[in-house]
Amino acid sequence: MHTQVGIVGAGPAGLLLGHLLHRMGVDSVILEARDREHVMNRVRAGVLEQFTADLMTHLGVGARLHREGLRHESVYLSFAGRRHLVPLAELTGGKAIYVYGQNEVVKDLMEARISTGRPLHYEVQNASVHHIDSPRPVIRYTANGRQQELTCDFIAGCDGFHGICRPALGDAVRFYDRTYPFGWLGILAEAPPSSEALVYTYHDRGFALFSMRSPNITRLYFQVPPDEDIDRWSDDAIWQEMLRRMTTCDGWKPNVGPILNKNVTAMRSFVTEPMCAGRLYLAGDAAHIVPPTGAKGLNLAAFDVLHLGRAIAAFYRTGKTDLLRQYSDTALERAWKTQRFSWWMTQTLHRFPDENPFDSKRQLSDLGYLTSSKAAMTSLAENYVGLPVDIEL
Ligand code: RFL
Ligand code: PHB
Repeated sequence: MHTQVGIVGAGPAGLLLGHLLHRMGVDSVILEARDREHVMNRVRAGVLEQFTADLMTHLGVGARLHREGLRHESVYLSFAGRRHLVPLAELTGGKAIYVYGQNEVVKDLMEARISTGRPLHYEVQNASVHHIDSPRPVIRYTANGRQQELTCDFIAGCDGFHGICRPALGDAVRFYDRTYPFGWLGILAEAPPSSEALVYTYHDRGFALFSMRSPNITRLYFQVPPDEDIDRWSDDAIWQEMLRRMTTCDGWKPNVGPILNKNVTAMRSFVTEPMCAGRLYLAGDAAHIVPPTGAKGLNLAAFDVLHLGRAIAAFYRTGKTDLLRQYSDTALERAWKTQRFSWWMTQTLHRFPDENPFDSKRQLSDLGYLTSSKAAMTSLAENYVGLPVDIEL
């Protein structure tokens, strides 16, 4: 079997790349290790930048996002018992964020892929990549118990942080990383959201975040130790801690309801440089991880994919490789700006085990400055809604 682009991984990055390439007349095969239901039902991201929503619209996969997604023009920062509104749209010339679950994005992209009739194989085992320095790199894998070989012009490693593509880049790459001394305990609850905007809370007991998925479903998180055992937390204990951290002096608090899903996620920052070797190109979490505090991982994956898809299509159209050669630098420039923002949000809003009273005073002062200075708030807003991107294909 041969294809122009072999894509490893059918998360948001792999599916979006496949669709973008399809729109530009380039064929691809997508190989995914897990089964379809698992990929579709994974509860992860919830916030799309304006650019990601615009890109989905531009690619013809934004109809349900515009029907069912929630457009938010502001966000709250809460500390010392008070919520402070950050008017995102007002500060950024009308840009907003969209609350739309990652699983919904994946569902829309899966359907789009199926309607193109192009190959998307689930439950592929033992994928490995070979000959990346040759013009005909190869992906070997097992499907239905049979060994398969797919030759490609290019391979896109969209297989997330634990995938097999990043290790295949070889020795010329360098990694930069930081782990954090905390994780997030996250729940989905059957309860109507009690606030029209997300609420990021700094509290003595640690960070907490109020978000949502729909008019009936609330999504909440709070900071816990990184190795926290979720089984230690009864539903009652989770609600008690959520309410303790989130309730403000004016009596605002999240609505309580049955917990539908709960888990603990560790947090890290991670960057691979460069994001390619030979004809193997990484995109999304395979190349970089950000802590979720800035709500950026999926959006960064969309940025990578836009630039990789554009570069590959330009190669087939003109035979030129300049965009492919620039891909890693272009992607890394945004990745580092996003790392900076996500790190800053994380260190401003969380309690650190080794901090002293100076640090918490400084954090509170940082938040006080942020919510009283239009300049500081504008900087937060322009990063949160996403720095400008040209989405023309
Ligand atoms: P994914 O989603 O991990 O998909 C990779 C896919 O590759 C498959 N795979 C393989 N397939 C074949 N062979 C192999 N050997 C394979 N190894 C792996 C996997 O099964 C999987 O299907 O990476 P991708 O596509 O790069 O997408 C990245 C996003 O998933 C991630 O950045 C976001 O979820 C991050 N994130 C958020 N991002 C946002 O933009 N906004 C948010 O609000 C936001 N909130 C979050 C988040 C991540 C969170 N967690 C769970 C870390 C909230 C949380 C709690
Ligand atoms: C979410 O709704 O899951 C969400 C929102 C904001 C974040 C992270 C996750 O920063």
